[in-house]
Amino acid sequence: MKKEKETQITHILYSFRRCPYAMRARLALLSAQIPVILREVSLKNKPLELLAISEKATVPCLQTSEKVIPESLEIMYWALSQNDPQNLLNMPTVGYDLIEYNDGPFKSSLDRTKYRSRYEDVRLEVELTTAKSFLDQLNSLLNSEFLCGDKMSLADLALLPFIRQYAFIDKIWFDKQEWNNVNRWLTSFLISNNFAKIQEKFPIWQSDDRPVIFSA
Ligand SMILES: N[C@@H](CCC(=O)N[C@@H](CS)C(=O)NCC(=O)O)C(=O)O
Repeated sequence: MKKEKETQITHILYSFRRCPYAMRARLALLSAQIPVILREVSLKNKPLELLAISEKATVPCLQTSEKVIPESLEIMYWALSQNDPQNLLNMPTVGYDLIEYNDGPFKSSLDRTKYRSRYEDVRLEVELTTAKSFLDQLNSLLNSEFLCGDKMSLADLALLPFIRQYAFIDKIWFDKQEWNNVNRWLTSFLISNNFAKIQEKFPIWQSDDRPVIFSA
C-alpha cells in the first residue's frame, strides 16, 4: 500500500481495517490486482461522502465511476469477474453453501458470543453448538489444502476473516480444539503477505487528505 499524489485510480473503497467484511473485499481486490483509493472510516463518525452514496453506510462500500457496491460479496464478485488470476471463481457448489452459512448462522453466533453483552437472550451453549458444528465441517473439508480442494477459491477468502475473528475471541481455547486443519489453514493466512497487506494501518480518512492507494 502506498501513499501517492494524484493518480489515474478512480475506484474508492470505504473500508475499516478490522471489519471482516472489509477484509474480504480487500483480499479480493488484491487478488484481482485492482488498485483502489482506500478511505479508512470511523464507524462511529461515518463520513458524509459515504452516507451520501449508501443508505446503510456500512463498510466495505466500493464506489466506481459506474456504480456503488455496498456489499462485500458483491465487491468480491465485481473484482474477480474482471481479473481472476487465481481462478477463485471456479468453485463448486459447496463453496457457495459455506459462504451462505458463514454469513448467516455462523456470523450470528460469532456476534452473539463476541459481543454477548449487546444481546438480551444469548444462550452461549446454543451459539457454541452452531459454531462448533460449522468448524467441524470446515476441519473435515480442510483435509484438502483449501476448503474446496487443492486450490484456493472464493470461499477461502470469504470465510477466513470471520474464522480469524472467531478464533481470537479466545485463541487459547480455540487452539485446544480438535481443529488442526482449520488451525493450519488459518495460520498460513495469518502469516501470508496478503494478510499483512490488508492489515496495514491507516489514519481515519479526512476529506482533504491525499489519496491513499491500496494495491497489490
Ligand atoms: N452485509 C454487509 C455487512 C457489512 C457490515 O455489517 N459492516 C460493519 C462493520 S464490520 C459495519 O459497517 N457496521 C456499521 C453499521 O452497521 O453502521 C457486507 O457484506 O458488506
